[in-house]
Amino acid sequence: SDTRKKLLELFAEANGEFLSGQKISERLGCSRAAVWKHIEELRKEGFELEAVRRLGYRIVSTPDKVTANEIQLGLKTETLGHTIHFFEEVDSTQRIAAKLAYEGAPEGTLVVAEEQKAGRGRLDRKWFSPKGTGIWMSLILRPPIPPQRAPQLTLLVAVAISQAIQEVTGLVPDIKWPNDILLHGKKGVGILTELQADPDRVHSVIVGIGINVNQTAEQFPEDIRAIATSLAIEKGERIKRAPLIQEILLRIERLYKQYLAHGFRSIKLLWEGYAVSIGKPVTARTLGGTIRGIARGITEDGLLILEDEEQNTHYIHSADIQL
Ligand code: BTX
Repeated sequence: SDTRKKLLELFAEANGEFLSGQKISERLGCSRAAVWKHIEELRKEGFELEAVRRLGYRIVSTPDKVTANEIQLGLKTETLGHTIHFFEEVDSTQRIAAKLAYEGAPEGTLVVAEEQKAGRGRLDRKWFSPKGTGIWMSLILRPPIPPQRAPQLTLLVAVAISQAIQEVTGLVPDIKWPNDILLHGKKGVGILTELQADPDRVHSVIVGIGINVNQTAEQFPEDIRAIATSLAIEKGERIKRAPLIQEILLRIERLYKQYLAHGFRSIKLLWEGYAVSIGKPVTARTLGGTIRGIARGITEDGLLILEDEEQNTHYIHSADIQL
């Protein structure tokens, strides 16, 4: 509302200093009781306000939002995130991005939501995406590559997110092939890449990114509490989401340009720098069955190389890996 906007302007002018209830009510032309109601509204939206008798009110911190404004203010990319579709609540950002891509949305289009009611993982698994505590977003890319090379993009994005998390929080993530990013052994990030393609050409890649940012351990459902974590849990403090999204977009853009110009080779090296499973015994559950062996690395295409007990080499396209 207009009053709300004026109130925020007043606080902006006050620049962190106290504003008396009297002064606010004069400037807004409303009663002290109405001022109090507006303050309560702001609190509900995530503003932290301090109230002190005789001094009045002071803004301690602004809310951690992921609206288009919030993400684009200070964004340093050339194309990624220049078009943003923000939603308070969606079924899945992945479904919306796929529809936009199909309708011709340009490369770099981003769909972001505060909450997903039907967030998806791989193989139709659920991705828990509660309101306001995580990053739930889908990015549209249009790489001029054949579909077989698309798995490389999942690895590229995993590297970019790991770099961004390291830059913003100081935490050093591990990547578990193909798409899990772990923090101290627990899953903090999920990546889901989906394609719209002909047999010989990709039309679009929808990169779904889910990051647990500010959840506490108790906020995870019981069935994943033992395996899941958030950046805030690992770091011991809350983290603002919009700057992290900006850093992720910037890192994806840099690696993506490098990838399109020089191929997967240099990305592969970066990926191996973060990988936890290489050289270790793992169990790979694929749709075709379970294979146990030593993870030897990844191929130039991004497939996992697994050597079983009989020294047979398997090239794995898609699986769940247990360390
Ligand atoms: P995934 O199949 O590797 O992981 C899904 C599994 O992870 C679930 O079965 C569950 O055990 C566990 N899990 C579910 N929710 C969480 C969570 N919040 N944190 C940690 N573990 C969890 C990973 O799939 C890919 C996830 C992509 C999510 C993004 S969010 C934006 C976009 N929209 C959408 O619907 N999906 C993507």
